[in-house]
Amino acid sequence: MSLLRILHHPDPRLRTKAKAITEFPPEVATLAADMLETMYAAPGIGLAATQVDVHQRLIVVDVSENNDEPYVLINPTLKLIGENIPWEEGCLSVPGIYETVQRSEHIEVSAQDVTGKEITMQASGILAICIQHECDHLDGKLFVDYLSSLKRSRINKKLKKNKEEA
Ligand code: K2U
Ligand code: ZN
Repeated sequence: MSLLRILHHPDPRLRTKAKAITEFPPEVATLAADMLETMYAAPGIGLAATQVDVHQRLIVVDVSENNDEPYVLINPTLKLIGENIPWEEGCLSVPGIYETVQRSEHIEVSAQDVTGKEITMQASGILAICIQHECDHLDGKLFVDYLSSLKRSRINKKLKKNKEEA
């Protein structure tokens, strides 16, 4: 398995809309395994293929305590259920920034696994939040896009300063 390089905002490649996966050769499972390894090493609890510059509709998620409950969701579609709740989010592509975003507390997910088999699942709490966050990545959307223009401006200035000082 391999560790993959994670793109950082404002890299324009993070704004790419990912394409549906229509064929399921072994390389798809290899990509998922590399993404899980990269996510655990970050550390993180989710990662979208967009973040590693692969513009295909694949996300990995594992919100378990022991990093032993991974989900690989291909071509995910979401049905948002119930109320929105506030959640302080971070992002491996926007390092050092944490802000509160409103997202649906409960969701139903339809997706495919690495063999192309259909999956349906329900998710609540942090798992629901994380899946919504990752699915946004597949559409080129970042959690900072939900913030006010003033907050986004301040974040962009901070990220630019951090990059200059690195
Ligand atoms: O997409 C990503 O960058 C992965 C995020 C997923 C995430 C964002 C917001 C809320 C929940 C999940 C990273 O895992 S951010 C780092 C992190 C690590 C542990 C717990 C929460 C966030
Ligand atoms: Zn993210």
